[in-house]
Amino acid sequence: MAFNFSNLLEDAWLSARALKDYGENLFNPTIRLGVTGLSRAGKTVFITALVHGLCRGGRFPIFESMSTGRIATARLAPQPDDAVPRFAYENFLATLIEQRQWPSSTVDISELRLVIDYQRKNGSEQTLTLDIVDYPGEWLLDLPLLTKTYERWAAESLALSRQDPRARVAREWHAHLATLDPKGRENEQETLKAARLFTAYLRACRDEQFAMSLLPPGRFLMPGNLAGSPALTFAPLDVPADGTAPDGSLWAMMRRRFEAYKDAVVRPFFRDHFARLDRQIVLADALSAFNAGPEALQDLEAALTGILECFRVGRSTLLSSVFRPRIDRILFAATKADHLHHSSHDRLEAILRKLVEQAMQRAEYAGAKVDVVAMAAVRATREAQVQRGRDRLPSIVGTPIAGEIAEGEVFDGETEVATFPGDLPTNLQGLFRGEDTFRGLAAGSHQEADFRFLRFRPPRLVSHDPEGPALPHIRLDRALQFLIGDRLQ
Ligand SMILES: Nc1nc2c(ncn2[C@@H]2O[C@H](COP(=O)(O)OP(=O)(O)O)[C@@H](O)[C@H]2O)c(=O)[nH]1
Ligand SMILES: [Mg+2]
Repeated sequence: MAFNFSNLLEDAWLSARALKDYGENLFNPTIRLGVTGLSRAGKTVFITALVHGLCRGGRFPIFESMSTGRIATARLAPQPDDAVPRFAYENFLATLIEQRQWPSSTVDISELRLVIDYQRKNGSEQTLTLDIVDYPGEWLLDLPLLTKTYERWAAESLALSRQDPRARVAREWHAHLATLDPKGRENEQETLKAARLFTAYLRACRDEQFAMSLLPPGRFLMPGNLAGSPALTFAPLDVPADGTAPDGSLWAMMRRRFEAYKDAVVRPFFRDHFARLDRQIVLADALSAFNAGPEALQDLEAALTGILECFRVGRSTLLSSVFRPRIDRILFAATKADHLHHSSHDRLEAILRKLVEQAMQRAEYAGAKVDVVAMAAVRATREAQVQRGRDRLPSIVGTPIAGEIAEGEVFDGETEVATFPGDLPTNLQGLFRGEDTFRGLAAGSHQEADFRFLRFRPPRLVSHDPEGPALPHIRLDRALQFLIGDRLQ
């Protein structure tokens, strides 16, 4: 990043804010917990379950401060940042519990403040404020753009889009690209069309069938409140990496907007939100990636590497000292483990651990403390043994969402079924190379190898407790213990 006066002013302003945050923290201990992950990874469900569990008192044996009764109350409080949307906790909870439906998708940053009154181990009363910040993981993957020129980004994006399986869904965009003359006059309509086709390509890559993870620029799929603005209306052109764009050309226009994207979108996010986080959980739908095959898994690993780059401390080339997060703990979590029998939970965790370790090596990562967990924030299934011929098979039981199909049967959203989740393979390298496939999550059918696993409705809850039912989960308490347990001693 070039040194200039406006950077200097920004640095001074940021230092002042950091000092203010620090001062407030002295009198009123606060943790800013970032919750991120790619779209559909499970952020909304995770935060809803976590807040419900803290406020209502969940079954959290491993979350020590709660299981030993030291937490007196946890309650919601007005959030600190006026310009950030509030996480719509009450709506999400009602959807989950009363309608037994998953909350609808969110595309923007949001925030929620929780105040926890607890007793310290030495007996004194204390308060911890927990600010939870939900933001799309796609935005983190934009960090490397800050040091890239338009030309380099375009060349890299094009090269990636020419590899399978991406190439298959890039055809329409590539066909349009071939009609464009980068040195011709700038043209808003062609630019709009290029941006639209490029976005459609990114969206198709993310599709369940491919489950690709590495899709910058992040706002193209997760525009937040910027949808349709010029800073989001550009696309790669086939231009030389070291060329210069003629004035007034299509190329110059794309380049200008790419720069606007970096200045108006990427930098403010890292400065105003990312740099202020203390703890971070990164959710990943690893099961979908396994299901989609080796390319998706390699892509997920590349995305994890990209995310870890953001958390590296002292890397002045990418993050100036004030952009740097002060994060000291990062948890990588494989979500939706309730699609597996518990005998596979440890294996899922082991696979994620290997993926993260590979990513840590690749990012030459040294920084915050890192851990991994396989979990389900809301457990939609229970376990049973089912007789099949002479075998008793470990199976999971749940209510498939209306419209889900398995073995020719269309589910009505009310009927429960038992399914046999496949065993997770133990050999990660095999998975990566596509030798060891994992397509076993389909409902007992091994012929229809390609289809994704069944989606279940949230669980039916019955409780006579006046506070209402607790939500069942898998290892949510372990996640909490790692993320905030040490601050509740
Ligand atoms: N079975 C199960 N499904 C989950 C869980 N968490 C998320 N999901 C599924 O994943 C989808 C996306 O979750 P959501 O929290 O909206 O993801 P976000 O885009 O990261 O906020 C949901 O609609 C559910 O279908 C979980 O703990 N168990
Ligand atoms: Mg969400």
